[in-house]
Amino acid sequence: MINTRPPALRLVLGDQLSESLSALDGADLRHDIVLMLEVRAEGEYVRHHPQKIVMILAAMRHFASVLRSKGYTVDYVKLDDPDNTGSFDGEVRRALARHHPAELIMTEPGEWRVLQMMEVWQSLPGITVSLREDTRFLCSRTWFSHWAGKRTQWRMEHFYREMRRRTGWLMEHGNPVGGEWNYDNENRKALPRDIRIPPRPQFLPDALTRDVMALVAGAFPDHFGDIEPFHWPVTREDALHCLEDFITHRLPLFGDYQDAMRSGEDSLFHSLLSPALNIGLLSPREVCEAALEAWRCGRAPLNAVEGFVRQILGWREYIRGIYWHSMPDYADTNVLGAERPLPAFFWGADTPMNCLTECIRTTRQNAYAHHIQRLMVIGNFALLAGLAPKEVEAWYLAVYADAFEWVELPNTHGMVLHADGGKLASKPYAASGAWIKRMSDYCQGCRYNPDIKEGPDACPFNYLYWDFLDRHTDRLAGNPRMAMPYRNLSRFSPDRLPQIRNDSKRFLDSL
Ligand code: FAD
Ligand code: DLZ
Ligand code: SF4
Repeated sequence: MINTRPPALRLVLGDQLSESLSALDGADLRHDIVLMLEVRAEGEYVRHHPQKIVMILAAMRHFASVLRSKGYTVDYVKLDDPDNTGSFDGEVRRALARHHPAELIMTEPGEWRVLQMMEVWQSLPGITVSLREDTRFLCSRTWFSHWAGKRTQWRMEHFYREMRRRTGWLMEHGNPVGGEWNYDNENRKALPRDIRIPPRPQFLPDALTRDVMALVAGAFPDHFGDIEPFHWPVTREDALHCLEDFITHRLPLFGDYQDAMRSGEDSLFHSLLSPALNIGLLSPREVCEAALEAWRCGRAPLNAVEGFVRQILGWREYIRGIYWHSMPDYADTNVLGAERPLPAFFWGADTPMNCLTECIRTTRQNAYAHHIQRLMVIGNFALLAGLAPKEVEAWYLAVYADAFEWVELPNTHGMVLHADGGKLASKPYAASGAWIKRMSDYCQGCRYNPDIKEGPDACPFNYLYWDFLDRHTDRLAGNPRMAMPYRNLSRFSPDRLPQIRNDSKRFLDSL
């Protein structure tokens, strides 16, 4: 008997490339159609790094072919299709006209602006529209809102402990394994000079990916960032290989050198897994379980495994929870009144500050910088120099392969810029040049001197740090976690503060 039931259209976005995606749950392979859309607007709403666009489009094309091989019908619209309207909205409407589905089934997106589009589609006449929960996280939005709603102050550490109890990971008899929740005091070592740093795994682009590279080079020719060499995993197999490579070669020392930086060494002992996690090629559960298994088998120590699991079970989930619990108002606060435009060196112009040159270089070459580079060099500079949050956020969202607003925004707006007034983190991560000198070799190649505090040869982070505290005394001096630096500031000799203000003004005016 011929079945005339109209199909359901199941939308899969570029960061939803998981076979377990809720939008695919219960699919009827005989009738349903999976819709995947390459659209120009998604590459341009911020001017994404070319490697990020290549990674997403190549991973989408590979994922479509996996789905087809499993019997799904996939309607895949390519970027250079002459009828492509260039936006999700235009393409969803065109697909509805093409297929006349009874139902449009979607999974919650990773960005507020896309959710708004989906809410408009929900009121389209003549079709049932289902927006399903994104179940690929370890903590649901509902659970997070329940947790957050019960508290006047949110702190990652409290959330993390709750998540450890819920998952039972690194717990014994209700207590944390080893007696501590957090082993960060073992995780701040400087990198020994002669340490062997494992090379990052390389994934040579196949024919499909090379086609996408040519397409992206032609379609987005003037976006900041190098398109080659391209190393990112674009299939689940490659992503699993990346995970295995990390667990074997880098996890054992991940904790020890988590805060370290070295010129020319762009990933050190970090996992490089965030792009694959964020587009859905890996799940946070399997990544954590692989690390836990390495610890159980004695292949990685507790300080490394706890530190790594905390980044995913703790930070990644906490950040997502805050985003969805606090949007859209979260994005609009600017409690420190920061308004300076982004200096040209963020887009590759020269700067004599060697630490920034190095961190922007790896960003340009790899669409990647590790956490400490993002937080304590680029972010620290943006905070101390009072750069405008919207400009800084658009930059971070554009330049990193792993950047989607749910994860980029709270990290930038809250953790780095303190523009949320301390909702996410109890104090600003401000630091002087001494910190960068201790944790890297950047200062050795710099025109400035991290040991000089004032004057034209002083490291700009040194005077900008005190100038920042001075400018924000009203808001920050009462914070108990800032008591020590404000005590030091109050002991400065009478001529020191005017000198710091002068140096800072001279430097900031020169940007
Ligand atoms: P590893 O150091 O190996 O860490 C393991 C995993 O933990 C990461 O893959 C990531 O999934 C998770 N993780 C670690 N720290 C965080 C964090 N603070 N928030 C969320 N997840 C975390 N991460 C993104 O995935 N996308 C972003 O757009 C992003 N923007 C950031 C912007 C700023 C200003 C800062 C300070 C951090 C940002 N991060 C972002 C967090 C972090 O820097 C990256 O997750 C990490 O550098 C990715 O590299 P990795 O996979 O080698 O990480
Ligand atoms: C980032 C991105 C880019 C550059 N291009 C596409 C695309 O062509 N099609 C697509 O489905 N997704 C793309 N993405 C990812 C989306 O921007 C992302 O899915 C939304 O921001 C929701 O998180
Ligand atoms: Fe950066 Fe200052 Fe060191 Fe130069 S001296 S690399 S500006 S921290």
